[in-house]
Amino acid sequence: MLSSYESVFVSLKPREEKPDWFLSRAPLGMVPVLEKDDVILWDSNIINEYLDEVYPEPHLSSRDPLEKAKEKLTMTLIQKVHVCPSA
Ligand SMILES: N[C@@H](CCC(=O)N[C@@H](CS)C(=O)NCC(=O)O)C(=O)O
Repeated sequence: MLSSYESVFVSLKPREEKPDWFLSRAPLGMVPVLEKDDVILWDSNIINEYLDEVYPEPHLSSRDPLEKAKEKLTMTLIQKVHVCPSA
């Protein structure tokens, strides 16, 4: 179980208006970003996989490889078509 965390909301302004503290953590200038023990993760799929391994219950993704692959395809479709077509 996740013990404690802090959420920081970032305005998705043009890159030149984003604060330095954010750009120093997000090389592409995009959310989401996860910071833990001085390590920065900045891709939602990688963050999801990390959280799923570190906090396995309740799990985010299926334990069945084919189901997991289908979930990843759905995530890719959502990211590329529905949420962030430019990503
Ligand atoms: N492949 C990246 C895409 C991230 C992404 O596209 N984030 C968008 C919000 S959904 C963003 O930060 N847009 C702000 C910008 O492009 O300036 C991921 O999955 O983390």
